[in-house]
Amino acid sequence: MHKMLIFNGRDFEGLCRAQEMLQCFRSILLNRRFHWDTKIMKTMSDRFLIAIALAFALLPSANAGFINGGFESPVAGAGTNTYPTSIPGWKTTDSSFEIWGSGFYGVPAYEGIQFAELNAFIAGTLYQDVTGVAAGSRVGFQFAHRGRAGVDTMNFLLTDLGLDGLLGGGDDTVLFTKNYSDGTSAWGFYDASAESAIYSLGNTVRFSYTAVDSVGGPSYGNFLDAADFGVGVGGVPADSVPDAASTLGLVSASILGLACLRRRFARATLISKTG
Ligand SMILES: [Ca+2]
Ligand SMILES: [Ca+2]
Repeated sequence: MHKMLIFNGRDFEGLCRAQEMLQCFRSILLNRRFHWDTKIMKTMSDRFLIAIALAFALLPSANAGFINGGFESPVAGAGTNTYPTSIPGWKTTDSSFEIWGSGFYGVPAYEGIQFAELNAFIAGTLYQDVTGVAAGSRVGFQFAHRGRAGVDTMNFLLTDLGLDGLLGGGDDTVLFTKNYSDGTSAWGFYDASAESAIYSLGNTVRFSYTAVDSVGGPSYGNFLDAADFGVGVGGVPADSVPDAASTLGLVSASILGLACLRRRFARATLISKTG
C-alpha cells in the first residue's frame, strides 16, 4: 500500500518538497488560513514531524530584494525634479512619482543625489513589495524623512500580504506601523533598532509610506530617502531567530502546531493508492 499527503492538490513525498510542506505548516501556525484538501494522507513519524518543526523554526534567512531605496534611479540629476510614471522597485497610488535632485528649492538629498516627495499630486501611498524573506526571519528597516514647507507627517507600514500575496483578502498581518513627523530644518533618520523585534511570516511584505499630513496642500511634502528593508537591515541582528528563548518558543509552537495537525490527519480520510 502506498500513501501520500496532498496539500492543495500537490502531493508531498520526500524532502525535495519539504519547502512546500513548510509553507503549509507556516500557514496553519501563523495565518490560520489553510485550504484543506487532504485526499490521501501519509503516516509521518514523530521524528519526521520534529525535524520539520526544527527546520521551520530555523529556516535560514533570505535576502529581501528591496531595491532603489535612495531613489537614485532613474537618474534625474541634481537641482531639478521629475515626475516618472515608473521607477525601479516602487509603486504608487498617485498618478506619478515625484523625484527631486539634491539642491532643488534648496533641499539636499539625505544620501546620494536624489530623493522622493511622497505627495506628488495627492496624499498617496508609495510602496514596495518584497519577497523572499523566510518565515521566522527577524527583519529591520531604515529611512530618512523630512518636511517640505513645515512639519509633515506620514505613516510607515510593514504588512505581510498573506497567502494571496495581495493587499486585502482577509489574510494580511500588520508587522509594524508608526507615524513619523519632521520639519524643514533637517532630515530625520529612523531605523528598527529602537523598536520591538519584527519577524517575517514568510509571505510578500509591503513596505509602504502613506501621507498623513503635510503643509502646503496635498501635492506638498513628505520627502523620503535612504530606505532599506530586510534581514540584517536597520540596526537589528541578521539572525532568523535571534536568541535561544525565541528559538525554543518557536520550536515549541511548531511542534504544538504539528501535534494539532496530526490530530487533523487522524480525522482525515485515509485512502490507499495502488501502483
Ligand atoms: Ca537618495
Ligand atoms: Ca492578502
